[in-house]
Amino acid sequence: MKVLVLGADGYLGWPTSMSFANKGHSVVCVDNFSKRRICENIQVKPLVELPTLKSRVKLWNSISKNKLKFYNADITEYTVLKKIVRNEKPDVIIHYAEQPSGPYSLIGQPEGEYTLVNNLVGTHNILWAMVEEARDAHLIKLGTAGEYGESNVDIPEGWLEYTYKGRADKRLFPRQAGSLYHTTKVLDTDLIWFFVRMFDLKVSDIMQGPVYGQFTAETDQHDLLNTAFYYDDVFGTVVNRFVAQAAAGIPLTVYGEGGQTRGYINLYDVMQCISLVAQNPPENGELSIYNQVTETLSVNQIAERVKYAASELNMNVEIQNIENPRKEAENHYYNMENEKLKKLGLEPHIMTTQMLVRMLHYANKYKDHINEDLIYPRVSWHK
Ligand code: USQ
Repeated sequence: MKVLVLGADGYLGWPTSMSFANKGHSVVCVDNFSKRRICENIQVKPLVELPTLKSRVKLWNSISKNKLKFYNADITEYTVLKKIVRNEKPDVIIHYAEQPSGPYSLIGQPEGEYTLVNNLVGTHNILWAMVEEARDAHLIKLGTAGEYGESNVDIPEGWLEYTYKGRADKRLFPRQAGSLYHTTKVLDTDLIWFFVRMFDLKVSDIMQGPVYGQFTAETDQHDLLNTAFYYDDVFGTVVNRFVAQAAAGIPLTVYGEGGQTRGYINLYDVMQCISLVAQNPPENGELSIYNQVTETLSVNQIAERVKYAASELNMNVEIQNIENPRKEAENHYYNMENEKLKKLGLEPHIMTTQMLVRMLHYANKYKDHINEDLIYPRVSWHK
């Protein structure tokens, strides 16, 4: 397949590009480095400095049979995106090119506006480029499990079949997000469903939980092929943050009571899932929604697991409940159905001690890079 990866410089985009290339597909990477610019502006750095995408592509191309091609392009510029789609004629478009942080989206008005414009205009442009240039391409769009919010009933995979006053219907399951960023994903889903209905596009929308981990089959081939490991309060996801905090000897920052429960997924399994989704496209006019999570855990459970794994390395880790900067339920029901990907063949790698120990080894190796000023939350939902 010809695969266009939008947002190829990111935490998921880079390993996804290598993973598809390794499977023999022809991969075209697109990025405009907006995340790198944001990180510079808010003075955030990943644990290990990230080589440029150009140098990573060059390295990959020197050791792999299947070469990557790369465009430095901003998908919010429609004519640029349309030209890439016309020239490359992709079979699959994987859309990761969004501002991915809840805290960033709530710093203030400019960051909120940027998140809305970047995410929604980008998605809208992709949908138009498909209508005009690639009607039969399969769009795999990265949504988020956070679109559903903390639902007090079980969460189905995208759709709700219901009856009301004796009549039956099927609609998108109600969404209620907990940050402005997560809200852009809800709006994306509405946009996508509109375009699928109107123009017979085929789209898979991925409701993915917080990702953790650092390694894939391809990153294991060379240190410089690693993906970014963020541990800061804006871009770091909770498991990666706790691992870095453990390495730095900082008490794990459980926000509030720590009963916040989410579906998590390891980076290895993201690679498996996206590949399975790509191999199983929906029909034209169909929106296929997946709940891409492998394990449901509370923040307290994650903290305990990291603490236990650290004890295997004779590291003494403390857990600290700090004031929650977010507005979110801290004790709630959470049950997200996630059978579709397993039926397609997903074999989950769950958050074992062994997995966390490997992450801890990595964080320990670079613990001198950890900047403590980036650990405690600086962005509050309580304005
Ligand atoms: N949390 C803590 N302590 C910390 C950091 C986070 O207790 O030091 C808590 C948060 O309050 C939240 C949970 O851990 O309840 C998860 O937070 P997170 O920062 O790992 O994840 P989140 O902000 O939800 O966003 C991340 C990614 C986002 C993706 C989303 C999937 O940044 O791109 O869409 O995970 S989901 O959470 O399912 O919406």
